[in-house]
Amino acid sequence: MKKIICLVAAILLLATMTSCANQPDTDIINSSSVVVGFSQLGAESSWRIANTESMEKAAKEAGFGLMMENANQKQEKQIDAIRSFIAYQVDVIVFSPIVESGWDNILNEASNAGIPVILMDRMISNSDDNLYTTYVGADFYAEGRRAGEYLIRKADTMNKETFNIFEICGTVDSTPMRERQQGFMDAIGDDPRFNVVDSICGDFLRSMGGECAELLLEKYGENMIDVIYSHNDSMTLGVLDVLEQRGIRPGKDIVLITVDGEKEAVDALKAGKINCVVQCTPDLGPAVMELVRKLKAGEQVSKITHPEEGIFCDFDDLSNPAVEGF
Ligand code: GYE
Repeated sequence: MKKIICLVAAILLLATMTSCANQPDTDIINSSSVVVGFSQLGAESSWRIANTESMEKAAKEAGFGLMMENANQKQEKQIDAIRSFIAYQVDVIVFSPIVESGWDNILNEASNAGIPVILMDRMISNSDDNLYTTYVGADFYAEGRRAGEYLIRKADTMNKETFNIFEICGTVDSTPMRERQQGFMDAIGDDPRFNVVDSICGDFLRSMGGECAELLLEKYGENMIDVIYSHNDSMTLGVLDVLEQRGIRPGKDIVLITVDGEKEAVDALKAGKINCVVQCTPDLGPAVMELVRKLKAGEQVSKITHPEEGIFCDFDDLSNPAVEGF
């Protein structure tokens, strides 16, 4: 019976929800007995697009129906989507919270409806751990630390006493922004060679990364910039475009450290234009669907699952086929 209700609900939902033409958010409903409501936060980066594909593929392979809504970077749209999933009694809600705060009410509604919630990729501020069932995503603090540890190692090989560092941040109040910043700062913290001069927000977008680079060059001049640490590849690629347009050699005149590991960034690392790529896997779909399976089977799940990640950098043998982007 529940299966029929879900299917009818899903069809109604498809008919009533507006989806964005420029998103890869094909809503997939199949005749599965398990329906997952998935609120994706947007399509701001290659990472996000790969993550959406991973979810779609894994749901299909698991034989689960996936009702997906893409929120186009708007928290209100995520809240609306989750509310619809509750109304239609999906089996499990999965969502990637664009920011950490502001979810208490909607998650209480899910909890009251008895629907388990899997946080995928990003966290919420942990006022109440009971508001979600489990989290699967990267350890962003460890990523930030890896970025800082790489810089220490790089600086040791350079004949320079001080390094002016500029940070280009992801979306303010998002988990990767906060923790990639904190981990990096903690890693370089005690080293007197490092001076973090400025930190500006590029919202994880390539276009904004370019604008940030222009702003920094205008404000400080290229000679003052030794290092740019950017919270994702999309912004870094925007920076790279601007530097090259101005005849500045990225990876040589300025050390570039980035996070994600998309193909274009790893290729730029191989070409000597980026110095370090901290990996962050978007392929979270299989782990999410395994958690859905366990929850439906009434099995225990751990509160947190982190994938294993490392870095690629200019100290590595970059001809190794394992050095590859997504
Ligand atoms: O690094 C960035 C994306 O939350 C891990 O969001 C994700 C981040 C990823 O837009 O490219």
